[in-house]
Amino acid sequence: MNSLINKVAVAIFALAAFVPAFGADWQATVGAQDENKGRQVVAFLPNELWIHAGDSVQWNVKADEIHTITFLTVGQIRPPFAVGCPGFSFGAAIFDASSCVTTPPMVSGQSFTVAFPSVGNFKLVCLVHPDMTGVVHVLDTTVALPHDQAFYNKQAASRAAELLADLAQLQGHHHASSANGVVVGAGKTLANGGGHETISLMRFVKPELVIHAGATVEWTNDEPSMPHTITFGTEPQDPFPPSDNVSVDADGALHATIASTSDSVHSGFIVSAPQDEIGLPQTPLGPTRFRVTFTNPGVYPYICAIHDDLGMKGEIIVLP
Ligand SMILES: [Cu+2]
Repeated sequence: MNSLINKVAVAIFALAAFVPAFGADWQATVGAQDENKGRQVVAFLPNELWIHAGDSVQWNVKADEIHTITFLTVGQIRPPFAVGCPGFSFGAAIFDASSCVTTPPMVSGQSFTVAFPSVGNFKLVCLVHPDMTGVVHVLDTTVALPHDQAFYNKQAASRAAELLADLAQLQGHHHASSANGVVVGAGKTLANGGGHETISLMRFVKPELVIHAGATVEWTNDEPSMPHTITFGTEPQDPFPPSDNVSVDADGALHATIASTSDSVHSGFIVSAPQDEIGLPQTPLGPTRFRVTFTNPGVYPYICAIHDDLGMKGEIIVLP
């Protein structure tokens, strides 16, 4: 009996000697939200990790706003999130900086694990949100790591709570500048040593508005980089461009007229242009305002075609 145990032990020891040591498995989270999903933390939590070569990190998505977990190669042109690297990894991948790794857009409950076999400092991005970045520092196994998993858990939880509270306060300070104005979203982008974090209110700040026939409602997106749409009637296949019945006012705002509750009007993406970067062509102005003139009485429900799943809906009540 003893000799059998010894033989098994020797066999296990021999096997172990030839299998490379498994690294540590780290845990991190992606996004956070309040219970009704209107307040979204668009960030990696934490967004900076120090690990050893051979370790892996599992990212767990905690929000219903979509996010990707993406490592591009240095100098790679940022692809659309629907295209990916091109292509996607599912469940797990290895990133050693030689080729791109990305998930498809993911929501709450999904997770993704990346193993890092080689040392380096790797930028972590979300292909959906430009102001959501992080970094993974992969150090040689002989170097001591500054933090343990308990530190990161605490940091992620406290940062999520802090940012959600920050957004709740911000929400209370956004008011339209005119009676017939609707503020679309509220948010801000913050930064720390790991990268950028964004908080975003996925709501029309005055979701119900009563006007008289002939009046024009103006929606304004107050967010730094989060697009929204104002969509009446049939939702288009492609949410990016405005519908054909939308024109451009002299000041660049988009404008449509709705005559009947059966009319379909879609603003396309309403969002300010990304910041210019030295060495790159200047980006054109983005449409930040959308106007609709209502010619007839009725009740006109509308949605943000991107964030209606998070509850981003409104209604214009037009009196005679
Ligand atoms: Cu939206």
